[in-house]
Amino acid sequence: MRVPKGETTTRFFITARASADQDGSDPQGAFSEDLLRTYMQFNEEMHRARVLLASEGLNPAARGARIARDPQDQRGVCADLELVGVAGDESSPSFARGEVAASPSTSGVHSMLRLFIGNKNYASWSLRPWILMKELSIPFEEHLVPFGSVDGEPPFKRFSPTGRVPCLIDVDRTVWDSLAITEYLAETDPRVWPVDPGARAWARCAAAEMHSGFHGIRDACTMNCGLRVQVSQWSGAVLQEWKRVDELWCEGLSRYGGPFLAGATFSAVDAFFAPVAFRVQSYAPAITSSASAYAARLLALAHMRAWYAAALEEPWRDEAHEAEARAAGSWLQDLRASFK
Ligand SMILES: N[C@@H](CCC(=O)N[C@@H](CS)C(=O)NCC(=O)O)C(=O)O
Repeated sequence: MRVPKGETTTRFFITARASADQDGSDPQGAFSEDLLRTYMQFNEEMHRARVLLASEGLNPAARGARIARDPQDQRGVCADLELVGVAGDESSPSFARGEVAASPSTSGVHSMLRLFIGNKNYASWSLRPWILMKELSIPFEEHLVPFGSVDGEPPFKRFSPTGRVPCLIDVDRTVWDSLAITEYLAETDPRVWPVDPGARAWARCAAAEMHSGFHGIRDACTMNCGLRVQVSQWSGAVLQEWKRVDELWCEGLSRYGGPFLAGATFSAVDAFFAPVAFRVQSYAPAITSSASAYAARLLALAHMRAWYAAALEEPWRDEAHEAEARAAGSWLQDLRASFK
């Protein structure tokens, strides 16, 4: 849930309890242990609330902290803390007390996976988990944060430890890096990778090869969904990489029977090559008909079309990405919406 800046704040009420025996004695040190456990649990809740607030661009401000006897259990102690998310600091005009009040563990407001991505026109790494989750119908909340800088800081730094996207937040867990996100999802969803061990090993190798390689293609054919580019000169190294992409795609399709790379269903390896399909569309490298049919198949998926349509509508232009595309060759078409 997005909290509109200056209108509301997010509040967390964190309560921790520990109990002693009726007479207040603590024969086996149980009360102390209970207190320690409670303290740790309290810290965890605090951490979790802070992560959630930070991902909303809000700063945590504590108020109303109180340690008292537990009102329901007179033998115990009870710590209450209200953690309030503020846009800016408390004295700034944008600060306002809000209506959204809930315990994070019971409200369910943030129980959904949240995927932070960059601009759809450029963010190739972001597309991987996005298309994977869409194709597998894994529900998530999309948080698109455009490239640029906020007060000289990369905008992604406030929720992603590397300052890069994609970044997945699952309540109190932050998972950065597209491959790590894929593996995180695979722990609970067997459809992420092919079921057959041989196909799974192949799919993992091909995805890893994409994840750690193809730097020539990445640099020379930067993802810029709306452009059609006449490449001025293909370097030998980049051509070699396109040849390898072609070889990998044809191998997967013929070995596992298609229509996807590791068989009949879309899996993570297709997600890893989804940005390459946009590059094929933009830069038209010379690839075999089988490889180009596979790229077209990916581009025709409803969710890929939705990503593409959104990319074309984006108002933002990031100069670094634009410069890379200009360096690639002459632009035959720029299909992005123009804004004055
Ligand atoms: N290995 C990372 C790479 C992520 C990455 O480089 N993301 C780019 C955008 S597509 C980014 O966030 N760049 C931020 C910047 O350059 O400031 C992954 O797989 O998630």
